Amino acid sequence: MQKWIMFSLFIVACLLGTGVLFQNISVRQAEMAKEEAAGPTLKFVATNYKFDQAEYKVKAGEKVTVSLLNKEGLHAMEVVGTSVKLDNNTKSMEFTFDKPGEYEVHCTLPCGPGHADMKTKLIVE
Ligand SMILES: [Cu+2]
Repeated sequence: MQKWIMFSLFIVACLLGTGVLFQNISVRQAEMAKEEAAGPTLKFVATNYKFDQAEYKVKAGEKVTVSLLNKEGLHAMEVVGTSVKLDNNTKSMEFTFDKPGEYEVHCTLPCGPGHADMKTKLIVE
């Protein structure tokens, strides 16, 4: 009788163990899939009155997550000639730059004395 109870407990423990193991694996797989789906990022960090890089590069035809981070001041931006427009309400979006070339990126929010010169370049290659 006791043997039978021990055996049942053993089986239950095994099932629980396997369940937890599979759960962990599927959680990890979901995380990995999410990272893969997120793909490359194009991050603009804005301060008064410039972007953090003189030029940014992306590959043509590749889906990227474009994001804007206002590190100092309040800025918005657009990539001229595309539908990429970001501000504090829409801080990131996914976009595929199809045509190789050089695109102007500038601030679209009157942010202060340096606003007119707040520009940078995006190179799609
Ligand atoms: Cu501005």
